[in-house]
Amino acid sequence: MITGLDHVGIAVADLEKSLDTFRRLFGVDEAAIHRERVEEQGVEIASFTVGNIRIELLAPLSEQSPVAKFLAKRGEGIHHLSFATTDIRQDLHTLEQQGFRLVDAEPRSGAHQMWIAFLHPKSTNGVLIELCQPKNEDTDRQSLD
Ligand code: CMX
Repeated sequence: MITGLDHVGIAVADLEKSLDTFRRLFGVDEAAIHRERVEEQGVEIASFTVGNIRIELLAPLSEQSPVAKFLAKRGEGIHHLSFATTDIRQDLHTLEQQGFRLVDAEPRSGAHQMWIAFLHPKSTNGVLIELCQPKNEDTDRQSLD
């Protein structure tokens, strides 16, 4: 079940430069910034929270990264909205049955110790939607089944 918005992903070309912009905009402390390389997704991220919403800046690690393709085609800007779910596998199954086009039939490993999966923007009014669920013993075991 989808329970709410987890984060907003913003594609950027220069992570440090953009981080400086957003840090000044929201008055974010350096110590409150989470940095991570997500090799599987081909991105480097820097994230921080504003109120109870996380903002995730994404920069490509290579030209093959989907974010590099996005930047080349559309420029910097909002890249995806990520929604928290209590059962990512079940939701993917249900959404596929409802006719949504899945990018990921199976959850993949994402930032913040989360399982993530994307729906194709062509089936969601041009918005890239991500589902995410924190990893734990149960979800880790399911992913090995
Ligand atoms: N938001 C909205 N539309 C998008 C989009 C995005 N983020 N990314 C691509 N599109 C659009 C393109 O503009 C294009 O539309 P047109 O055909 O009208 O021009 C269409 O989708 C197809 O795009 P493409 O460049 O040909 O790219 P692909 O079909 O090869 O891939 C997508 C598109 C969404 C399947 C791919 O970008 C993907 O798998 N994304 C999910 C993975 C990802 O983005 N990972 C990084 C984030 C990691 C994280 O959060 O941890």
